[in-house]
Amino acid sequence: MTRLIFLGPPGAGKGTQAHKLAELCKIPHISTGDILRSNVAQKTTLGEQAQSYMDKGELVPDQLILDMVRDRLSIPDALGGWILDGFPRNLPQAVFLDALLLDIQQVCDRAVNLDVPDEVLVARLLLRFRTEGRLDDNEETIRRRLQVYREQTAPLIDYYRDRHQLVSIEGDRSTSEVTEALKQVIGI
Ligand code: B4P
Repeated sequence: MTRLIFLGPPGAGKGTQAHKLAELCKIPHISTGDILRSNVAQKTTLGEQAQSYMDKGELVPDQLILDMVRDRLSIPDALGGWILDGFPRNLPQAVFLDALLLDIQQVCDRAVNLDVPDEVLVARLLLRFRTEGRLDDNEETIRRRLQVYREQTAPLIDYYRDRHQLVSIEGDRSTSEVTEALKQVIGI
């Protein structure tokens, strides 16, 4: 059974790699960013509350995220494993996840950190803006997302390292090379 957390800055390849691995392992790829974007597209109350934060590159408030994750992990397809992509993103979310997993008697195997230099991240996201038009992929918002990552998410690297769950992967390589490295980590 595979249960993984994907850490890493915006543009590091979390979504890209989580999608591929989830397909290979036949487990759900749970991306909080994708769930939020789908709520924004469908104009739900959650989407309306989240959109202004996402547009500015800020984290969406925890109270909107935590129920969303609890609900998603309670869907039966998640009983056989999962990849959490983009969650947790700050210390309170990590503490919440620990308590939730204890409650549902599950254990996360590894927290995977994808390491990529800032200039490569910015270039990838600007390219995605040109190809996909994602509104938070403009340069000003990308810089803010990187700052938020450094302040709020990067401390989770030490959090999972201290618990011997962290694996760091060099992400500044082709997508298939990164996938191969990840497959080795989880032994498939
Ligand atoms: P996310 O959807 O998580 O967006 P992201 O960090 O940019 O990562 P993403 O997965 O999309 O991109 P990837 O690195 O795969 O979050 C968006 C927003 O939602 C956040 O800013 C926040 O507001 C909110 N949010 C989400 N989760 C939250 C939470 N838990 N708490 C609070 N708020 C939350 O790929 C980027 C690009 O690089 C792609 O175009 C890809 O094709 C390319 N790429 C990937 N790997 C590559 C490689 N090896 N070589 C070349 N290009 C590569």
